Amino acid sequence: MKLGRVRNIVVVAGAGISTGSGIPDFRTPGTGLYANLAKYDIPYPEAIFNIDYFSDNPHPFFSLAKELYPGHHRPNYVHYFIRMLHQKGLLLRMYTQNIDGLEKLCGIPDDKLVEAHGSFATAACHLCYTPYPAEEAKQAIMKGNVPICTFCAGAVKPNVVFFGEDLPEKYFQHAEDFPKADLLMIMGTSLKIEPFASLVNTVKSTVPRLLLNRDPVGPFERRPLRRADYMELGDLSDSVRKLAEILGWHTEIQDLMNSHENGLRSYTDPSNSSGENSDSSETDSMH
Ligand code: CNA
Repeated sequence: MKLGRVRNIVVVAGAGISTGSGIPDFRTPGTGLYANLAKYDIPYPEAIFNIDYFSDNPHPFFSLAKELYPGHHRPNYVHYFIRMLHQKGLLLRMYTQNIDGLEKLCGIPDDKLVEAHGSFATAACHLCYTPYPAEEAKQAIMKGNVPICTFCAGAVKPNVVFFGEDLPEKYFQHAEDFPKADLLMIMGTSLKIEPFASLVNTVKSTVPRLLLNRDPVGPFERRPLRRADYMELGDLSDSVRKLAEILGWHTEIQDLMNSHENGLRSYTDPSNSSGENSDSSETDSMH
């Protein structure tokens, strides 16, 4: 990167980039959602994202959704590092499995982002797919109610992709993006969920793959590693900060983060006379 030989970085990310924002991931022992599912009263951890289970009983997912709905959490240094990749003109695309919306909130533009497992930004009936106003769905879920489809009376859910559901159309852009990548950065994912996990095997075999994660995952669990594979194990914020320091970007990222977060705070401050609370329009104004 320092030598300017890298111009098309693809970032592949998961829940581990948001643990620094206070959102638990799935699989970290002790703190991950899978270790703390007793309160949702479900028969097995994956049931919470299983569409058939949701059909019978949407309440466990809705309880979790209350915690995950965008608005409660702020992006962290790792998100801003990725935004800096974009600002430096190096980000070809970010593929995220996260549904917390923090990538958008930190200012990564829509055309650089693929939310492969959907988001809370839109909602629809889980049976007939009739769209439903996302804000109304959120209000109902927050009050502990089930939003109901006006067409078929099925339960409405935010367009977060469940096991057994199709991925959004944008995801299929990977067929063009990954062959163009000249560096793949894999961050904070256990690479356990398909088809997303196999994306990391679709870059050219000579392309460097950098894993920043607490533990080795996917192809990094096998030995020997590919010649161009490298992993930095440990806490993601530490590893990303170390990388930013090597690149000489650390202060710039901190400044960006401070000014953007202050902007977001004053923009979303209810005492703000405009009374608006739209992160996307705020983000637009940053570009
Ligand atoms: P996962 O299976 O929980 O894996 C997370 C990975 O990140 C693990 O390998 C952890 O060791 C690692 N990790 C966690 N925190 C750190 C840290 N601070 N430093 C370094 N490594 C860390 O989650 P995946 O994303 O791989 O699984 C995909 C699921 C998780 C997607 O379908 C998401 O929708 C779903 N999910 C998303 C969120 C979110 O949007 N923030 C939260 C929880 C689950």
